[in-house]
Amino acid sequence: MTPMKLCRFTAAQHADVRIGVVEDVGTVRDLTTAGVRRLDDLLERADLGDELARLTRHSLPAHALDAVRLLTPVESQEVWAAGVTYLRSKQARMDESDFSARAYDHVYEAPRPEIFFKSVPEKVVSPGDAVGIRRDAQWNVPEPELALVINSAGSIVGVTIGNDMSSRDIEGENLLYLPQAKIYNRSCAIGPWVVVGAAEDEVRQWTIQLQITRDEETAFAGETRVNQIKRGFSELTEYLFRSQAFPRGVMLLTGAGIVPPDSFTLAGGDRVRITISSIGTLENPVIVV
Ligand code: DO4
Ligand code: MG
Repeated sequence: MTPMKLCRFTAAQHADVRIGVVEDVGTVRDLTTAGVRRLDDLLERADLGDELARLTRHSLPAHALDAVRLLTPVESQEVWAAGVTYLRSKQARMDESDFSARAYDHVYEAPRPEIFFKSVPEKVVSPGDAVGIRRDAQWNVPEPELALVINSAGSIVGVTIGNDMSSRDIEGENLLYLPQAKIYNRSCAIGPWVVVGAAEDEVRQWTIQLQITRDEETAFAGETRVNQIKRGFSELTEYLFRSQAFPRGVMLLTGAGIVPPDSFTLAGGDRVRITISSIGTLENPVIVV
């Protein structure tokens, strides 16, 4: 199947949320005119490739990409996140906390990965909307992560970009505070669309870039490769689905491989840009919540 970009969007001339195919020429083909009402239903189809080929044979109306408002591709899926899957993440967390260093060291090597709940779908932030830093935290960072899009059968049907916003001082104080460091208003952004039809071997060659701008200047920039991730995508998915069903599918953030220096903390007014090659860019301003 040729990779395709599937999005959720609104457009001035329609009152409802539409589903579209994003084309490299900067247009969005409107699949809703061919009867597609929900992206999660489409992603559930075992014959997704054939269905997309059939749908795109219709002459579908096109919108200019810069004239639509992209919404997060998360519709009804829970969002979960894997952690300490990159060596850089393990090192950063061991440095941030004497208290928890052994736990991070152990989980990086252990057969069972760290996987935690991140967000209900309603709270996921769309491209262009604000992500949050907690007002009771002093050390806040974005975590740029590849997100796996998984259907209810446990099959990885696509990939997208996630931002696992985190309060490092809260997480570093005590591992038991992890949910407070990770789950709060606007702590998870996902988008701008789902790429379907790319195999894991291909995705592992892609780069992840993070750029944080403050007052129009780059305050931090970093890059890694998906290939630096220690674990396989199926390994993470298999653990996530152990003794747990996701009737509407699930999004799994796969961990952060770029960590800004310890002297850096986000501030309200910053902008976070996460780019993954062959997917695109997820950009959000930062506010204090
Ligand atoms: O245990 C801390 C969180 C790890 C994490 O979110 C990551 O490595 O991306
Ligand atoms: Mg993370």
